[in-house]
Amino acid sequence: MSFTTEENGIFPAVCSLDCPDQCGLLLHKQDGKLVKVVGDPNHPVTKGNICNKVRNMAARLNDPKRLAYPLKRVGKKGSGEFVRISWEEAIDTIVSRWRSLIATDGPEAILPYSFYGNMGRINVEGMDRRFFHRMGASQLDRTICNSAGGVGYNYTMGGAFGTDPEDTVHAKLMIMWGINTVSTNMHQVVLAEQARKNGAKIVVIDVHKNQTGRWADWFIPILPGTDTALALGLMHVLFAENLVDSAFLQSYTVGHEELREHVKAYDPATVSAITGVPVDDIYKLARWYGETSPSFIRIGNGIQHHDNGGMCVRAISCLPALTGQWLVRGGGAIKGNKGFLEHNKTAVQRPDLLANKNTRVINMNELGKVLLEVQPPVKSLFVYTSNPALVAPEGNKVRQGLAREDLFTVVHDLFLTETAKYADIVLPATSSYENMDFYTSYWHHYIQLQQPVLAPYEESKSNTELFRLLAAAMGYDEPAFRDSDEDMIRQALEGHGNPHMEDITFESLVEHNYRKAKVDSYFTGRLSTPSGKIELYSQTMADRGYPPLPTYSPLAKDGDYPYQFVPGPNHNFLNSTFSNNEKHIKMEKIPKLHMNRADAQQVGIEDGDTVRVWNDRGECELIVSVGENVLPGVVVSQGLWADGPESKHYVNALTPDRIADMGGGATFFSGRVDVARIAR
Ligand SMILES: Nc1nc2c(c(=O)[nH]1)N[C@H]1C(S)=C(S)[C@@H](COP(=O)(O)OP(=O)(O)OC[C@H]3O[C@@H](n4cnc5c(=O)[nH]c(N)nc54)[C@H](O)[C@@H]3O)O[C@H]1N2
Ligand SMILES: Nc1nc2c(c(=O)[nH]1)N[C@H]1C(S)=C(S)[C@@H](COP(=O)(O)OP(=O)(O)OC[C@H]3O[C@@H](n4cnc5c(=O)[nH]c(N)nc54)[C@H](O)[C@@H]3O)O[C@H]1N2
Ligand code: SF4
Ligand SMILES: [Mo]
Repeated sequence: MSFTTEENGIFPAVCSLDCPDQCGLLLHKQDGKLVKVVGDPNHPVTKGNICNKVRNMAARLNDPKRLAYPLKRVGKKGSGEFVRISWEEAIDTIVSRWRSLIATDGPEAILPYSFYGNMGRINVEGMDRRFFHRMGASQLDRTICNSAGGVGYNYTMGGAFGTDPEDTVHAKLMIMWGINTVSTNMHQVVLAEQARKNGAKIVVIDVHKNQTGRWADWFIPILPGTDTALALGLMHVLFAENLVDSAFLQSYTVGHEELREHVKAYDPATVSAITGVPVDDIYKLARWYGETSPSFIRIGNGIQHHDNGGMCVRAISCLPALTGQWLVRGGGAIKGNKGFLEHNKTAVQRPDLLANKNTRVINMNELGKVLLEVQPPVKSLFVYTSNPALVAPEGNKVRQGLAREDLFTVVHDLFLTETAKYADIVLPATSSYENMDFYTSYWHHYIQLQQPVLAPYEESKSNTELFRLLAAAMGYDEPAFRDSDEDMIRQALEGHGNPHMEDITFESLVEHNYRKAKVDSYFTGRLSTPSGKIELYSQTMADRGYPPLPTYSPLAKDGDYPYQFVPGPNHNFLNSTFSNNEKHIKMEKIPKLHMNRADAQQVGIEDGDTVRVWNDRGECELIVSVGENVLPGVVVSQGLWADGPESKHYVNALTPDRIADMGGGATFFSGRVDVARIAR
């Protein structure tokens, strides 16, 4: 479909948020303004259903608080006092500071910091990458989300390939393992409901009985960070009771004999003592899993935001192989499916522009420590499509770092975020509906094109446009910096060598909106692991100093505080996005801390009390919800709430910046805290 940003009417769009569902949308536009967002009934997977968050997106994009023009800081860092400046002054200021920094300290004194506030491939990992490669800036390892689990899954399966979610309607058993599906992957719930109509049972394994746990046929509460032991316990029973598919193990796996021996140590009594899951339930779940086909596991992100998160996903991803489920339509697992839609990243990101291949790499989970301690120091930070002053762990260190007077910080965003308040220069960003980009889901198999529907809001600019401007001002004259958005999308879709995307061209995306990756055979049996098989035993892991077989190790010691603290996402925000929009705050109501009744009684806390939650790293205030939704010794909050002088809900002030066992991953859920009442 072709249209211009001058027209009013109803136009196709893609949800650009960091959410597996990547819905097809229809934008209603009147007098040049977005008035309504609904689901596109023609999207083959999302079929017109969308979440409440995005149904209320017009309120966010038309919010009078939205940034309209560039700003320069006039007050203290963090105070939020700014004055309007022109784009010309903004770019001149940035470029002259960077030029002099590069001359005195070299380009590695500059650090880009970004994540996926917008999932558009050329806006969040396209022109920006070209620019910082060319500059030779410090490189950012983008590890805050799913990297531990991604690496763990790859050791077993060789890549981000799993079940086609559309096939999961055929499953007879679905395990939602460490995923709050009702809030974070709502169309998997729709598919599960279809399966349920045909007799499927839904099991949820979680540390919190949230809306997903309440929706389950069987909710299994587990102690945080112990799921590897449960997976090994299930394997123990599967082998012991001969519920494994020997023919599959023989043909398609490496190390099943070693694994059979190895899991003898994880008998249900031992596993029960570690996980808090009763012995009988371990037997029952193992037998359900071993005897039901197709069985499907949706592996969530919750289990991998732990010290041992990589190994946990590695362990769980061995289960479908034991029962031969990869050959059954609707069986198997999904950790992430981005492998099917891998585009030509080299052409888009141009790593060849990086003159010095040894440029230092900084793990984004350590931002606070890096700003305060790393040598040679980071002297300029460029933040875009991310809000580290709210989302990054060890938040007080992050803010202390951002408050450094000698740190020259630029933030590009749609709002004056917690991070932007610390910036020297703030630049207004367009929304994804104002840009051209392409989107590849990491759950379903569809790729979608976004064409600009709205004209840029006031003086805002897209990420690609901003980096083109900066490149020109820096005097980077490579043709790569003159490519248009359309040029870049065309480059992404050519020369990628991905057989699943062979027929997908720019023209076909303009014509059809949604194109599906071609996946002929469900499980070809030839994986990208070193052996080409599913690696129950991984020599690569042994070579890198990991146990080659899935192995449980407890969480790191994190102070002598009584409660394990799990601060996850909530239903009505998308990470930090929407946490500053009145409508979404109203929908979410209050920032709760779920606590077990026995724990609460012991320390004299009642339902509805305002509590102080603290540890060595920091503190925050939440409102207690007492009940049986969490096990004793565990407290759970939900949502990255906006934070200011009158709202002390900054949960990341308490989270550790320890690095997980794999992939440089984050350990948001492996911290410990204490809790005390401050008001009733
Ligand atoms: N509404 C909404 N949707 C979102 C997001 C959002 O903020 N809001 N964020 C998006 C992003 S970026 C991501 S990465 C995904 C994340 O979405 P999910 O994959 O669902 O991951 P989380 O919500 O972090 O955690 C999932 C569940 O794991 C549980 N959990 C924590 N520790 C453990 C453990 O040790 N064992 C077990 N079994 N469970 C545990 C938590 O209680 C939580 O219910 O969602 C995306 N979608
Ligand atoms: N305690 C705790 N902390 C967590 C998590 C948790 O579960 N618990 N989850 C972690 C996870 S999984 C993730 S993925 C991270 C997410 O961390 P982030 O990616 O930083 O968070 P978002 O809120 O998704 O997006 C950040 C910003 O992007 C901006 N934005 C949107 N579109 C554009 C654009 O086109 N251009 C520019 N320049 N800006 C744009 C938005 O306005 C928003 O302010 O948070 C992590 N932090
Ligand atoms: S946030 Fe997720 S569920 Fe909501 S519209 Fe976007 S992709 Fe769909
Ligand atoms: Mo994430």
